[in-house]
Amino acid sequence: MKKKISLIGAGQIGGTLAHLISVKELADVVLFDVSEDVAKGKALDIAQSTSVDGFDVNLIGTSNYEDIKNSDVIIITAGVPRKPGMSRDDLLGTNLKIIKQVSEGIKKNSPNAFVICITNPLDIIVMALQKYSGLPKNKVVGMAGILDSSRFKYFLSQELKVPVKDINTLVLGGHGDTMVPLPDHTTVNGKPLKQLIKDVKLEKIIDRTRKGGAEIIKFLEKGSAYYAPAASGVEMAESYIKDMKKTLPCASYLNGEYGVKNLYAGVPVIIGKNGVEKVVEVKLSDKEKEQFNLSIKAVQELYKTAQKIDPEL
Ligand code: A3D
Repeated sequence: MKKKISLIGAGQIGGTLAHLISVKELADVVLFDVSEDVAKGKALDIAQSTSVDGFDVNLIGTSNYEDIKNSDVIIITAGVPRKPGMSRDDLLGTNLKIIKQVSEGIKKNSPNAFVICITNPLDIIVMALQKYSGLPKNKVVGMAGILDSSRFKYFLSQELKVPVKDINTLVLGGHGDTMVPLPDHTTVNGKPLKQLIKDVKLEKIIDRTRKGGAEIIKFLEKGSAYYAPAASGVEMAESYIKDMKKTLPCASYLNGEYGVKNLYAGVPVIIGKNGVEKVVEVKLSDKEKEQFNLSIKAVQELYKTAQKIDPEL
């Protein structure tokens, strides 16, 4: 039987997700948005490309939560994106309210789905989503680490003039300015990165990775990145639907792993048919551990702010 993916939010990322999922024939697609016309218009537009591109999927646009019933996967982008000069944390108040509504819609209509959150500030919103919806922690996960790692890989590939696929790397921690790219866990064609690049260059690339989202917002002015975030979300959905058991850096619930309890943060996890099947613990150097702990502290602080906004959290 065909799988079903519901996309909550039919904006820039939602529309791109719908197109990518269709082209890959991963599942039928429900595009949900409070703006019903936008959801319907995008679904119709992509559906009309099926005969040109030759893919066989069904797409609908809706603002009725009943249409997401029995989804295999739900990907959430509902919310507001950053504008130039804003930090992800500035979105907290608005996006928390939106995610509360979305959580209720999911809990009522599709509680068995694997839910991937993309709405920012990511680590806090995914944690709120899990609390509001009451869905199992292994079935609620956030997309950020794949995107941050792919930015790091891309910048390295440009500097070293090698294909991105030759680079293996990880970016962990919270999805914010304190994220932790791991050069000590990065290899290029199996060779340690540090043998191939000068420290000054590497530091510049790490800084550019941390500010990768803001760099794009500065160009776009009216919104934030959407092609790479959508591609990253699809990789997670595909690993779940096809039980590929890929190890992917995602914002996952931590219950003691990496010395962190009761918090969502970016770590490598195995995604298969049971959702997050395992948190993979890589050995961090002292410097990496220090940076990771700093990033965790930033996530904890922002969660406290969220609790002040909504004591239910
Ligand atoms: P945008 O194009 O504005 O789309 C958001 C959509 O959400 C709009 O169509 C809204 O109508 C819709 N919406 C608002 N409220 C609701 C609601 N209550 N129910 C359903 N839909 C609603 O934004 P976008 O697609 O560019 O970005 C979406 C989110 O992703 C933002 O919060 C971004 O900050 C975030 N984002 C995260 C990353 C990560 O790596 C985690 C990267 C890029 C963007």
